[in-house]
Amino acid sequence: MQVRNDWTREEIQQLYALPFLDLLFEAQGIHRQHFDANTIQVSTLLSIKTGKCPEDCKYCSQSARYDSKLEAEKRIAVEKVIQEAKEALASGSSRFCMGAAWRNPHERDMPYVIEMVKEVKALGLETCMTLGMLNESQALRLREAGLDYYNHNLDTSREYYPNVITTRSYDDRLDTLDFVRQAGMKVCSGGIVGLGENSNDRIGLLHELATLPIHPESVPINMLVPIEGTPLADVEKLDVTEWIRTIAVARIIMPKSYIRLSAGRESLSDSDQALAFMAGANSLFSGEKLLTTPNAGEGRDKQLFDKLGLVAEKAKPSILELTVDAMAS
Ligand code: SAM
Ligand code: DTB
Ligand code: SF4
Repeated sequence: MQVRNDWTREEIQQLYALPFLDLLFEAQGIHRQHFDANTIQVSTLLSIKTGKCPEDCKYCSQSARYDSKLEAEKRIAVEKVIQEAKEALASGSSRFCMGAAWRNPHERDMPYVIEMVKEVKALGLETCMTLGMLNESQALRLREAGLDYYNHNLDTSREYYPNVITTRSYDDRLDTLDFVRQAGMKVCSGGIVGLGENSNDRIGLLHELATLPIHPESVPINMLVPIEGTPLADVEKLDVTEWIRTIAVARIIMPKSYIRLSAGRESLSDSDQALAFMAGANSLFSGEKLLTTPNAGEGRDKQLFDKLGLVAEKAKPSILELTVDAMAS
């Protein structure tokens, strides 16, 4: 099947409305045309600056506007980041994603994040950052430092978005994605389900992502982790089949992208996760923690992988390591 960027909202709506098992069957068929069905890409997250964020994202533990009881932490030392990255590599992760609770990085933050990218990359890990909005020059400098991926989510449909965030616009987000793409980095962009949106909003989000000029290489589909003290703390829990439908449709309309089972995985049973893999999810976050909330944890994931016969995608060795290997042989 050819990769298409001209999906209509109606086509996506029709896919979303398919009987659940038909949808999963179609998604799994497409998945197998493009990926090894039993290999999962594993990323590890680290918060490099936590809390006191000026933005008002109504789901977030890190916004300074809500009383979420989160302990804020200033920029952590680069050495600490490298230590965490080494542990992630040893535990089987192929990508290390560093996140900061910023509206955007300030100029004074650029040398700090650039040094971090260079050092994490030299370990042989793929690098990813999520630092808020970027301007053109920041995107170029991150690319020059060796950043592979930039994560910036659209979060929800354009129509539902103002109910969730008012301090930056949908078009601001699209501009950042454009700068990331133009700078030559890979794009990681997806959203959250369970914000109180309806299925048309999930379809709207999928439509925005699948009609970008180039599909994001990585599409995280988060399920809201309700945070006490935030405006969405008590929103009604979304049925898990809606999350799985969102993943399956993403797989069909963005057939070559990695679809990531992201935040909210901790609350899923092993069989729900198996359904999500069946729907075409082929990437996840490992480790005890996401950015500020608990995650499934390595022990549970190892059991899950063993039970389902899944293997983690190998980290691609850095040029440095390849050169050393070549010289040694
Ligand atoms: N501050 C940066 C930004 O927002 O661009 C980067 C970090 S932010 C935590 C990255 C993404 O995590 C958000 O866009 C959202 O999709 C997801 N996220 C944050 N809090 C969440 C929650 N409580 N439940 C599920 N997903 C969440
Ligand atoms: C994404 O889409 N999900 C990750 C990553 N990108 C940065 C973050 C999830 C955060 C979940 C809430 C928390 O731990 O604070
Ligand atoms: Fe800040 Fe990012 Fe949280 Fe929004 S999602 S409040 S920008 S840390």
